[in-house]
Amino acid sequence: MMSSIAAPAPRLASELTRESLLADFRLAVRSRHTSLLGRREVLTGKAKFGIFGDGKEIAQIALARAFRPGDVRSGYYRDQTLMMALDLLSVEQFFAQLYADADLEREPCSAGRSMTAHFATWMVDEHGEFLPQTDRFNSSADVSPTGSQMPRLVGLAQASKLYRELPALSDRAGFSIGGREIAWGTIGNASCAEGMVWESINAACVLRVPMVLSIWDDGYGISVPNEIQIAKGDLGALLEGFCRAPGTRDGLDLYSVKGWDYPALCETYLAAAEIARRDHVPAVIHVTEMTQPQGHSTSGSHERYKSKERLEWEVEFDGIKRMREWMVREGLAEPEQLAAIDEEERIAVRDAQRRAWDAFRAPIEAEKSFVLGLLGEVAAEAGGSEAGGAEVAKIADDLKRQQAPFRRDVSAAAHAVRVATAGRARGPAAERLAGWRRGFEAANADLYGAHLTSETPRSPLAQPIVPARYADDAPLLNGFEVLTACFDAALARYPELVAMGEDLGQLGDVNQGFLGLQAKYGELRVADTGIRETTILGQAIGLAMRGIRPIAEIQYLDYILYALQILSDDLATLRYRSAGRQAAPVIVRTRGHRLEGIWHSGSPMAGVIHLVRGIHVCVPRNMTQAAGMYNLLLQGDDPGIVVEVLNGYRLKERLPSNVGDFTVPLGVPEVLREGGDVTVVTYGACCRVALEAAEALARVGVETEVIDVQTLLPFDRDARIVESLKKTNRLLCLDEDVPGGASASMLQQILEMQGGYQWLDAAPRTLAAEAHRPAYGSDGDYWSKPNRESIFDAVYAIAHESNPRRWPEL
Ligand SMILES: Cc1ncc(C[n+]2csc(CCOP(=O)(O)OP(=O)(O)O)c2C)c(N)n1
Ligand SMILES: [Mg+2]
Repeated sequence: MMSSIAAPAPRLASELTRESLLADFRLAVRSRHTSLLGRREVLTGKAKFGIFGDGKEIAQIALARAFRPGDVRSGYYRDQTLMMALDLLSVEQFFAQLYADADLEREPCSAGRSMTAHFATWMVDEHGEFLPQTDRFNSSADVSPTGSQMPRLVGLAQASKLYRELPALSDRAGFSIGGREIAWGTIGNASCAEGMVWESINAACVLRVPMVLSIWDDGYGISVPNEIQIAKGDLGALLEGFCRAPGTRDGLDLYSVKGWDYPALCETYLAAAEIARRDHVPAVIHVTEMTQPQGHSTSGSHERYKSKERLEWEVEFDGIKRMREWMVREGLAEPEQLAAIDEEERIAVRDAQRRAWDAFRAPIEAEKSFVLGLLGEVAAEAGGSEAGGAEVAKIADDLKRQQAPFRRDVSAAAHAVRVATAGRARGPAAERLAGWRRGFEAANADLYGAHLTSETPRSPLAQPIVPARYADDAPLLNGFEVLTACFDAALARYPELVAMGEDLGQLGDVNQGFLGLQAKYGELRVADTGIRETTILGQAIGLAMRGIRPIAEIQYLDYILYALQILSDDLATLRYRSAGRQAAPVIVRTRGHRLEGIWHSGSPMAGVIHLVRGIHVCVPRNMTQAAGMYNLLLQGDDPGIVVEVLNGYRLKERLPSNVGDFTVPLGVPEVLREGGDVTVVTYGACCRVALEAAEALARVGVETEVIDVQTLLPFDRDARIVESLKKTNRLLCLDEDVPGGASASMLQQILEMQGGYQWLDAAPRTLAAEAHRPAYGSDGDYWSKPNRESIFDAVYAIAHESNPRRWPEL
């Protein structure tokens, strides 16, 4: 299963020899022809969308000269030339992605899942084990939202710092050799109007990490020019405030270089890389005066918004044109020689494109032929028009005449036949067709859907479950102290474990879960961060991709919204968008549910779970359960979020004797109180309130079964809750999210996915918080969130509705 993407041969041509310059020119025109032909492929309808790296070629080749094995890229859709220069992408692979070829070998970046020009290398193998990184060039998997490559970039760079400065990690030669690896970022000029870009640059400077960021400045973001994007219309001017004073380490090095000046580009990249690699000083290389020969993408034409003068300037300052002129001027090549290279590459690119197209089409054409054969048999078997045979023949004919159909067309034809022959006697061929389609659906569900979460032996769902054990004299501690014991054991066990967040280091977090652990394990492993949730997450993602195990703390669940976009777009999609070839087992630690006021009592769990499919979401009811979930997640290779109960840190819990070992399974509810009358399904802080209500209900003869789901994603993997419904026939889903939020999601799981509706004798209900944010103070809480009385009433109403004689109105 090795392809060029898995183990490219490192190219170390940093000297500007004549041969290497000719090779660079060849590569530049190869990439340009790829862009030109790529656009034509879209405009003639063979692909859906195209966005290309034309105009950015020679800067990327210069960058590649400074790239070294172990380095890692976090970039965006203009980087095809960089990827080709590093031997991480062939022209064929580029076209395979353009066509959405779902074969991982032919389209190794994403198996056709990402739209064109979203690049990646394989960083884990099919068993979930990390591949070595230091013997090859690496690229983290691209995302489309502008600027979102930046938070991850900070973490990718920080990993080098940790590998250099933590002696216990000096033996991780697969990830780092002395922390000398650079994380290379690329970004467009207009994307720098995004807030997270500045947050990331600031974080990289504060952390002092080897990040080298290239800004490809072509003056525009689609149609909007720099004057409307950036203060003063000038990124260089804004970045100056970040620059370090000579001789100091605080801040970054800023370089400015023209995108058409090849020797200057090479010189700049080599200089910047040397310093960043050696001294861990971040750098920004502002590459100005870049062009977009074909405009932004295939969705429009830049003639609509660029002036004639600008368009003429872009022709004049095309980097490849300038490189060609420079080589001739310097006597490095004859014009005819360069023209011949250009023509050779044009033909080579066209040949590669055809091979990619044929390879993409072959399996689909085979599927089409197979189904056409079956359709013929079904038509014959069905007989004449009366019997539906003519209709089947027409479906077959339509499919046959389709030029380059997709898999969906083949599947739809088989479906249409099923519909056309409905109610008629079907023969064996019709049944074979139906069976084939079932298999086809399953195979394609896998082809286009696998790897949302880990499917490897290292999945947290596949880890052994070790119950908590208690000594007879188990100490009764504050909840936060149970967590401290858990984190202490984890930090001792895993030298690659680090934790970071606001007030996490010196203070030991605002609720003291890490109390004393910075003093014990050092400032690098238990670290304070700035108030910057997006890049705390980004740090964690980048670190995790390079073999560090981060716990990223978001101080309050209310503030996870700042990080939610990166959680959703980057972390949650990483494994899926790389078809299982990248992973970031990040643990996000936060605390929430009820405490005080509008921004310290939030429980926006539906918002979270609906946006982070691909991440496990744990909602422990106390700190012991939380500890077991941390222990489990640390053994797995998936990301997870743990929402601790904000008002539970000072409640007493018994300390398990195996606090560093025991595990709580994901997706396994726990019955906290048995009862035969009404099932209450809940989680988190509501568990305690529900148990109180259940006590009161018992006094009026309603026996409540209280179930803690423990995790919202995954949800009750073995459908245990429906077993409770079989007994009680009554259901309340309870939480403190908004009405119709996570409570409705639980209801959907129980009624629809588990078939719970069949067992109900009364209308199922949800009880959630009010739609408004929780008001401050004890009374504000009472009339904002479910409480003992409102839970009592909701449960009693369900009981009453189904049996008013037994449970009369109170
Ligand atoms: C968050 C977000 N907003 C909008 C878009 C749509 N979009 C894609 S590219 C782009 C322009 C980016 O311009 P720039 O950063 O200068 O990069 P360039 O394409 O010019 O290289 C926009 C607005 C997006 N992908 N993500
Ligand atoms: Mg731009």
